This record gives sequence, C-alpha cells and structure tokens, in this order.
Amino acid sequence: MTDQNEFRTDFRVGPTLHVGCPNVGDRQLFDELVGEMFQRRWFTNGGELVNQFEQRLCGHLGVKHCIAVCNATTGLQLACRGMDLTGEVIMPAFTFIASPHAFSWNGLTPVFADVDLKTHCLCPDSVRSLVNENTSAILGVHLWGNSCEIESLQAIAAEYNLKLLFDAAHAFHCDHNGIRIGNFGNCEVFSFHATKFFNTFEGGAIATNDDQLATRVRKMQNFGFSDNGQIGDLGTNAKMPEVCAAMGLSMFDSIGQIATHNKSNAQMYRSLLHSVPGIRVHSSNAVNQSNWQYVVVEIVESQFGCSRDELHSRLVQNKILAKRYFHPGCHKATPYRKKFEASGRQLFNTDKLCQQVLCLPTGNAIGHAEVNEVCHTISRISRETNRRQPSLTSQNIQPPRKAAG
Ligand code: T4K
Repeated sequence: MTDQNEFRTDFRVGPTLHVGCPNVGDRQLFDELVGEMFQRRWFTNGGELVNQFEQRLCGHLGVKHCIAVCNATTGLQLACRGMDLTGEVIMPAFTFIASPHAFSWNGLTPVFADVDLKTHCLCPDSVRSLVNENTSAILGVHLWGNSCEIESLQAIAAEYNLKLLFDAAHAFHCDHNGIRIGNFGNCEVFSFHATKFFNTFEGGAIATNDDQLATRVRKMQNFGFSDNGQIGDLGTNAKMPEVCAAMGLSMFDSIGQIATHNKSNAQMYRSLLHSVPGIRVHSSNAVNQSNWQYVVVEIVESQFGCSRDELHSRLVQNKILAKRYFHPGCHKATPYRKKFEASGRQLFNTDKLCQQVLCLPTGNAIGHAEVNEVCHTISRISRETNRRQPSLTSQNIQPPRKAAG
C-alpha cells in the first residue's frame, strides 16, 4: 500500500475548503451600485464609485489620503516611484512574492532580512545589520495582519534617513497600539484581492498622510496626467475600475461581522487543536483590532508525527486546501536565489517558518462545522503518523458528518 493510499479516507462530503474563499458583503447593494453604474455608463477613470470608495477608506482608516488602485502589487510599484527609491530596499523574505517583485520590477534590489519568530514580521536587528550606503528604504510587511515593530523600524529609518513603507496587504482593519494600519511610515499599501479579508475582486489602495506623495501617486496611477491634462510625470495605468469599487462599497457594512466570524473560527481552531501535539496556532498581536484573516499554524514534526509538507498533502487529499504560505521563502525563489546565496547570509527564522507554517481555511464561507472537520482530520493524521504517541484525547473534536445516504 502506498503512503498516499494508506491515509486516503476521503470522508469529506462537502465542497473543497479553501484558505482564500472570498468573503461576500451586501450582494443587494452591489447589484444596485452596478445597476447605477450601467445607467451612468461610466466604468472607470475617476468615476463616482471609486471616489466614494476612497472617501470610505479614508474614514475607515482615519488617514488623509487613499488612492484606490488595480491591485497591491501595482500599488507597491507606484509607491517606489512616488518616493524615488534607488538601490537597495530591505524587506522580509517571509512574504508573498509580490513584495520583492514590485521593487525588482522597478530596478531596485530587494535585500532580505530575517523575521521575528513571534510576530513573523521583520526583525529590526536584522534590518539594522543590512543598512549600507545603497539602502534607500525599508519595507515592513504586516504579515497575517500582525503589525511590524513599527517604532523600532521608524527609529532605524530616521537614523539612516531612509524611507519606510509597509506592505499592508493582509492588514486592512487591523491596528497597532490602537491606531489603524494605514497611518504609518511614508505610506502603506493594502490588497483587496478576492482572497483578502476585504475584497474588490482585484484591487488595492495606497494610504498616506503625506500630501505630496498622495498627489504624485494619484497622477502616476493615471498615466501621469495632471488635473489640467498635462503629463507632468512618468505614469502607468493602475486605476481601479468602477465595478471593483462597487464591490468594495458593498463590503463596508459587513467588516465587523466578518472579523467577528473569523475570530470565532480562530478561537475554535485554537481550542480544538490544543490537544494535538506539535501544532501551535499563531496569535494575532493586535491590541484592539484584527481582521483574523488567516489561521496560521506551526507544525513541529518530531511531536506532531509528520512534516508540515506531509500534513499539507494529506489535507489536500481530503479536499482541505491548506496553503504553505510562504514556502520556500522569497530568498529561495529563482529570481533572487543566486544573489542571496552569494551573500553567504542565512535567514534562520525565515527558513524555520517556511518549513513549519500552514494556513488553514477560514472566512465567511467557513463555519464551525468545517473548522471541526479540519481539526478532526489534522488530529487523525497526527495519530496515524505518530504511532509512538499515546492515543490523543481530542475529546472536544466531533467526528465529521457522514455522507448522506
Ligand atoms: N503582499 C502580500 C504580503 C500579499 O500576500 C499579496 C497577495 C500581495 C502583496 C499582492 O497583492 P495583490 O497584488 O494580489 O493585490 C493568493 C492571492 O492571489 C494573492 O493576492 C495573495 N497575496 C496571496 C497570499 O494569496 P495564491 O497563489 O495563494 O492564490 P490561489 O489562486 O492559490 O488562491 C488561494 C486560495 O483561494 C485557493 O485555495 C483558491 C481560493 N480562491 C481563490 C480565488 C481567487 C477562491 O476560492 N476563490 C477565488 O476567487 O495567492
């Protein structure tokens, strides 16, 4: 019997469970807004819905300027240009590949720093050790909605006269010491991709309290056009279309509900997985507010019974599409690997997390029944692969529902 078949119980009868199944807000409002959009026959280029959406974003984040864009990757690219970055930008390797790509695309060199094992965000000491005369900026990534050590990064940026920006793709509706993410550094960039807590199908926004940067980036996202129609700057097409803004506007009233739902899922995961050895549910560090978008677990193979990768493939066999974010780490991705290896440096924490972390399904398409099924499956895999462990209690975990008929 092959290793795969041995564990192939396939008890799940429901649909495949995804980590990134989109949250849906007020469908009726969305339909109304899209209906009005068709009546106006105004689909993009500074339309009414994008204007409204940007105002709602500013209000929600308590920030002066929000420039809606077509996605966060392009938003990061605009931020680089808007700040005239040059040379090297220090950033984590434990992030989605979009973070370094946005900078490389602009001819900049990502320099990978290590992360903190507790927050999974940039380690300030590692950042400090990498600053040199070619460094122009630091990019913090608020991974999983956890805020970076913002004050320490600010201090380094101030000391060496560097720009500081944040990839806040995961951190919409999250706070840092009671202040909404969106207000820190020179600017912060959100993603509203379909898989995110708050989505506009595809989309993103650059949030900043810097008037000049906001004006510049706003022009750049529309080919560099000024209000008078002159081309005052280099630009691109990074505009958010009206239909995406309609989706965003239809999400606002559901934000609290989705965050509460996510939190409840996260708490259930935590309590059900508590009795399974070698698996730890990562915590949010938000003091007042988090979006609880990701349920992140760390697997210690020696205690759990099998590796994270084996657990992942067994979950996938059971139609639970957990994600190995962000394996193997950006420093090991082909465009960056050779340069990183040549540096002779090591990212011990990053490498550890890349081997151990798994994201589990949540969001408003996932309820307690599904969480229970995922936990039951994980518990069973641990038992089956860890023969030396005494039988796991996992008393709280109910067996999954049986197939109808
Ligand atoms: N910075 C960070 C730290 C990021 O995480 C990201 C994006 C960015 C920057 C760039 O933001 P954008 O330029 O995208 O605005 C997904 C997303 O595509 C990506 O946006 C996101 N991070 C990343 C963390 O997740 P994949 O490669 O995992 O996508 P995929 O297609 O495997 O989908 C994930 C799961 O969601 C699958 O199980 C399928 C499910 N899914 C997906 C979509 C699109 C659905 O059920 N429905 C859907 O509509 O990257």
